[in-house]
Amino acid sequence: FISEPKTVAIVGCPFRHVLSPVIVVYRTDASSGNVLISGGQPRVGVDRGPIHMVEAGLIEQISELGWKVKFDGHHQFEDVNANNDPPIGILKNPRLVSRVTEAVAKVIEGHARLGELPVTLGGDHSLAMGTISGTLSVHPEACVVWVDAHADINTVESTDSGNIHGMPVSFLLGLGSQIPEFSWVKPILKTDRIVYIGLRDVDAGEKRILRENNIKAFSMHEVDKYGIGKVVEMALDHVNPNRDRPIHLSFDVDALDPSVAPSTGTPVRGGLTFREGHFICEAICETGLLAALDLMEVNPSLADDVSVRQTVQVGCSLVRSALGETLL
Ligand code: Z70
Ligand code: MN
Ligand code: MN
Ligand code: MN
Repeated sequence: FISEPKTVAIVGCPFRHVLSPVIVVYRTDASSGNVLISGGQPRVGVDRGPIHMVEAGLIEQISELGWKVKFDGHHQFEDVNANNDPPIGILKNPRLVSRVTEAVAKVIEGHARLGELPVTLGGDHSLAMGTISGTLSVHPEACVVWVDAHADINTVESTDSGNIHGMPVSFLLGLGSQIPEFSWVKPILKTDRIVYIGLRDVDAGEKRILRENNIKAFSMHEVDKYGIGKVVEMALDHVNPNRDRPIHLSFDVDALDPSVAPSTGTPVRGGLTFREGHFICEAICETGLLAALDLMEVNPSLADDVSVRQTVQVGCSLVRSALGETLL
């Protein structure tokens, strides 16, 4: 394992299997007076988040940190046909998500085999099924640090929404019933090789899954209690006690407080401060073990220009911190 790859490969994944917030139209039935809900049907679409981050100068910024940067353009998933993709159970767009994430897994695997550090810009967090599969196929001993407001660990049985971006971790761990359409996803992640930081919007079913599988999680409560420095140290002690395993950092921008990163699909108040988010990236960079980075859920389709610019800038600066930008 090359602990400090010289080349960063930017993997732009402008993919979103759910466009959120879902637009819900309320109207009243004239005869009964009952409130009817129409619309609300999530749609598949492209996601400009990754494109905005590259347009904001991310490639140049990473080059200035001393990396060689490879960028082959944003990946196109339009050829993946979503028209004949009825739900499986309540899972939305299952074949589309499976095909896109499988393609992403191959891309990440290819970069990792060349000793490059893949940086994936998303796009919704279902993509991490692909990125983490790709990393673990090359570095089976790697661990995952998942920074998020959400645990994204619903199973086929526990999901209420059917949104697969709330499920990638359970697929990687092999939890819940298996669906043939996702048979390419191997349960290559072990429950003691993932740790969470920043959780605060976890479904009841997910809390049970975390508990029953002894999965380590540092919620915002622990961040408040111990401080981010201690939390990162404890998190790494859990998944990487000897500091010898490659680290895949999967950072959902909604881990940050909405005042810091407003332009995301599911903002949840009470999140990480600007500095806490950056500290996590800096501390993981300092280990010299970063093998792959995901920066997900930057979603410019939702907000006003100021919020979008702010969120895109924060996304870029988190990536820079993970890749060695220091304050002094
Ligand atoms: C909820 C679900 C979620 C965002 C994932 C929400 C999950 N637990 N939200 N990513 N932004 O639908 O499973
Ligand atoms: Mn997420
Ligand atoms: Mn999230
Ligand atoms: Mn998501």
